[in-house]
Amino acid sequence: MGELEIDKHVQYILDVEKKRDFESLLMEHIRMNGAYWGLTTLYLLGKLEKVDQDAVVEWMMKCQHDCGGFGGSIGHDPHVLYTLSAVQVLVLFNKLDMLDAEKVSNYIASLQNEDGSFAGDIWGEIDTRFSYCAICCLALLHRLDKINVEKAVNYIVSCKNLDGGFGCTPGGESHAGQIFCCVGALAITGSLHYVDKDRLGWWLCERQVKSGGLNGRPEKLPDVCYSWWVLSSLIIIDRVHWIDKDKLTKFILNCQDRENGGISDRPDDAVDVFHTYFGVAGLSLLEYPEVKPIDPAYALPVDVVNRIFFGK
Ligand code: GRG
Ligand code: ZN
Repeated sequence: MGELEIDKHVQYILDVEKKRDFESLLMEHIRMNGAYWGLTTLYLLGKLEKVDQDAVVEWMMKCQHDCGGFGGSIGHDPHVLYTLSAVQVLVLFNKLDMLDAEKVSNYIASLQNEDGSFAGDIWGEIDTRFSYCAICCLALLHRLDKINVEKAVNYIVSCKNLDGGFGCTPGGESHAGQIFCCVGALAITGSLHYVDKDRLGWWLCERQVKSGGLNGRPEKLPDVCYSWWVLSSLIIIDRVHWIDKDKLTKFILNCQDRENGGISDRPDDAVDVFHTYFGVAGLSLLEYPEVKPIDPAYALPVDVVNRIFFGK
């Protein structure tokens, strides 16, 4: 199995930012998400100081629009997905004061619909992913009072299925990614009593396959990113002891590129920043040594979350 190649992964993340290769071209429209994945990985590995924070913040502020929302890159349309990543990065840097929090939260509040659901942007697509982004972002800005939390929670509960899981919209198939969003948002709003913990815990622990990896739905292949989506949900509902943690740790370590750094979705596939982040974050949830602990609901390091909410 072997160890986590911390130095190689740090170098891989730092290089992705510098390189202008095919991967960075494909990432251009979601660069703001990429910044959050890469920078949170560096933080968890204790290497955030390797980054020029002022340069990152300067670039990020160029991605903000007059409405308060952020785009995925400079000149790209605003969306709640990128707005959450921008806020998370500023929280990571302890630079939230760079933001007009009132303006950003008004933008997010403008995306809530009458039934409590959230649109991702002005085009109106609805998804429980956007409910999570809105709720997490407003909580970090201490502005949850800007929305109707009760309606937001009721909408999420209306996306709950008989198997205990959650989907994108009411009646949508349960998927581990959506489950993280719904369970995370319910945790942040103190509404976990709506979750059927045993039923959902059963569905989630069934995601572990023979190789030790986790899949996102029945009959699908395992993928390192589900180490985050599934494990964070299991931890929030207090059922993480229902999976084999050692086998999952081995699966993630087997997905490393030991030569050039980075982590892939499955052993021997090509690495990317997304799976590098979720691999390291998954190991953090598994309490792997030398990786800082991460909060399963806010998807930010525990000490950063403590600073935001308890001023510690
Ligand atoms: C702050 C961590 C964090 C997240 C922000 C964007 C978001 C909120 C959550 C996304 C949740 C989600 C839907 C994740 C799933 C991503 C994924 C691997 C989708 C692939 O789905 P399929 O059906 O693949 O193409 P499978 O694995 O089912 O074959
Ligand atoms: Zn994946």
